[in-house]
Amino acid sequence: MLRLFSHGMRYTLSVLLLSIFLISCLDNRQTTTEEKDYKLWYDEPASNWNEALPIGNGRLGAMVFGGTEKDQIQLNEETVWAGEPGNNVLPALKDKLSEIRKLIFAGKHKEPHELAMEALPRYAAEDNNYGMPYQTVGNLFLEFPGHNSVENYYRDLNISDAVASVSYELDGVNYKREIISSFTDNVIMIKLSANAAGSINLNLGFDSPQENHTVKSENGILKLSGVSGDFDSKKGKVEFVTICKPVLDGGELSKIKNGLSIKSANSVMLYISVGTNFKNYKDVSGDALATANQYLDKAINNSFDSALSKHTAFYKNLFDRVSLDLGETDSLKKTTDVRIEEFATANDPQFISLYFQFGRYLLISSSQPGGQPANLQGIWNDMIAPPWDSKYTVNINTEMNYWPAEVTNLPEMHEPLFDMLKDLSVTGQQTATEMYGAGGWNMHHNTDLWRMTGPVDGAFYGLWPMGGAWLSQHLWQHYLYSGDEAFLQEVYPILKGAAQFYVDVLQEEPEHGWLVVVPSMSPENSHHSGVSITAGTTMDNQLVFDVFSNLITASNVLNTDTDFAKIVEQKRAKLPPMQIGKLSQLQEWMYDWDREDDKHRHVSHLYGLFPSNQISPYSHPELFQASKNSLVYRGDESTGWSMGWKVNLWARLLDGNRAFKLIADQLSPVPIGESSSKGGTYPNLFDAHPPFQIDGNYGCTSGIAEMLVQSHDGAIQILPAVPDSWKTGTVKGLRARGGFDIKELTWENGKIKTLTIQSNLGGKLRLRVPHELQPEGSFELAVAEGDNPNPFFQKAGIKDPLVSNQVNFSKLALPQTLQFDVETEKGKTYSFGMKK
Ligand code: FUC
Repeated sequence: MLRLFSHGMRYTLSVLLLSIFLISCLDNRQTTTEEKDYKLWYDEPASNWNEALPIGNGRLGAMVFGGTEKDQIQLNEETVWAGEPGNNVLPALKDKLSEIRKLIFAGKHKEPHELAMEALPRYAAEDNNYGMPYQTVGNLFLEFPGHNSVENYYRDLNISDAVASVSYELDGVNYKREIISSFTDNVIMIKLSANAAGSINLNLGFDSPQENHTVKSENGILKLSGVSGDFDSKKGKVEFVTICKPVLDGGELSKIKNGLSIKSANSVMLYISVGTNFKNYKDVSGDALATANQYLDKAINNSFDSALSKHTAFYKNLFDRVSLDLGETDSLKKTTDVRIEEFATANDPQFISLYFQFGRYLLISSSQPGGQPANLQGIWNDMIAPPWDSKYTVNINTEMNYWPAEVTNLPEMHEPLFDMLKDLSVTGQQTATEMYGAGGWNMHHNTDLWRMTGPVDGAFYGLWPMGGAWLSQHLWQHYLYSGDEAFLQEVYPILKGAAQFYVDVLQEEPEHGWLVVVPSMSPENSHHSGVSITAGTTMDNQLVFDVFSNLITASNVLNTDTDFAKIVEQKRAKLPPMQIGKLSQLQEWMYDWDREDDKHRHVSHLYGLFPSNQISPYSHPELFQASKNSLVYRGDESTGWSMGWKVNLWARLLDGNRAFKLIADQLSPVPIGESSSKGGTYPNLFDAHPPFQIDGNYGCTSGIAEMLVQSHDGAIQILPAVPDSWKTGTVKGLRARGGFDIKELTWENGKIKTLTIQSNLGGKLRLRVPHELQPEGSFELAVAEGDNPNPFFQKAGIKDPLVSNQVNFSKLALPQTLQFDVETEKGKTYSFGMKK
């Protein structure tokens, strides 16, 4: 199979021909105000995949087009990936390492790059692979002969209860379809109903772009079976079986060529079950048919109403933990595509809460415990060779997917990533040993269902041995939010293996004697024409600092491995400091190579600002200012995920108005099917890199949370970056580090009206707030002094930066804040108002 591209772009669009009717929209569902707020809705069917609406239960995904004469339900199952078990190690690197390092330290660029390219060619060798693509199962088609001149067409995705629906009127009959990917029954269910008896007539059919597939209709079911594709050196070995079983109330079911026909039914239920033979990353010995049947047999005993109420209750238990109200305007009455078109000029604050909640909806729908983590497209992909293989890119994208998990109160959704890390810490031992002669584990910038850890795309993109360093931060963050020591104990070997790798590979650079990773890069950015690889990039130094610091603290908390922790501490002391260069910028590289006009989408050196906590305006104002300058040089407009990152970065820079500007950039419409370098949002609210890439959705959701509450810098900071336009608001249910839940926060004109915090672990609650607070209840609120002793609020003990003598900073103006402490008891809730 031909690999379409790695860094180019091509995507096939599934096109559905349909008639478009300009009809006033009418929602014939009874809704509460709140439900109505959380809907994506349209008055036309989707004519394109980026207009279709995503549903998912973590494992099973579908895109619902809502056509009238012909509806398309595009199907995904999270384990349908091309290829078979196996890694992609490139051991040829090991023998060249010392020469590459020597050349880099001698100040050469092209020569070490060319040498590295010999070991890491741009395309996979015949006997190797560059990671496998995630693939679609195929499509279910529902054909409704004669349904072409309908009226009152309406379709929506209600993210308050995870249900998609389509409705319209034809010849005086109201037709309706409701579609769920059930969390509780593990099948997709479609209920077709009408308000006149015997009026449902349709034909059902499957198709699939998979080369190896068959469709059969037998015994009242429709079956699509297939095997995933061959790619690079790999044979496609994931078998899948999809069964569609209709259950009729009235009417008749009959077989037609490659399909089923339903005539004159009162209502119909379609149960769609998918099974695969995938057991784990090294085992595909499961039985796809038996699995599909097992889910189906269980689900079929449920009526739609009982299945729906179980599904919704499960979903709401997660979704309803957080709410955000920034106010509503009449824009709410407009269809979602129009709201995107108008966002830049309209006053539509509710659209921000919808987008924020849509990110949470997508995470719940694409990442359930026990399953696979959300990939570049979550679980939604209609292709065989999707952009960047729709796999896991870990030099930003996979991490970004999980930024909202802890803070927006969905920590269970983080679990598939932790499970993947367990696997990678095993497969990554091979890359550590065979490519670097090191212990521990490592990976490069991509992985897939088979947990490959070798480099892809040649030296320029792929020679970045830091994937494990970044991904393992997620384990640490989960611990910081939950304080769960049993979890820390369980994942300690992964943290230790990540640290061990850097203990073994760090090299002393000749000028200062700093310990650095070499060869590596500042992801995907060139410092000299066509060359990315170098030594000791700022991001690498920050990542290794975090890997080492996590290990040292974990060994202390768990009272284990003291000798190893000492070695790590000695190494940490020799890491390079951050450097501020001649443009008054945070240097991206160890040498002052930054360019004022560099608009690269990656802002890797700002990892220390977000998601890490190494850059604080209070501890290191000069680094804070330098980071701001770097971000200003990079500019705002970029790919979708880059803008999502920048929302978080501007929030950390305590600039709410600029963060809001980035949200508006991210919410700008992107034309379907046209190539454009500017990111934004498709009509279905999916993030456009372009093309569709889900990380921007998740990144922006996390950024909105960061604008309201932060907890990385020695205190819980309330309203750190609220834009002037968010005059009043209420947010409920965000989480902060140290086991604190922000039960409720309301504000007016930048002032806290009410604040209620639950302490789940006890310990000191330090609040950083814009003004004095009035405690409500009998507890003491003291003015804070010194560093916060709460261990979950430890500051990053970084070195003082090296500052170029050409630096010229303007005076730093920070929003005024005060700090207060409360000694909290585990399980208790503390409320505050504004001091009058
Ligand atoms: C990284 C980015 C690209 C894209 C890809 C999936 O390589 O540089 O922009 O997001 O991942």
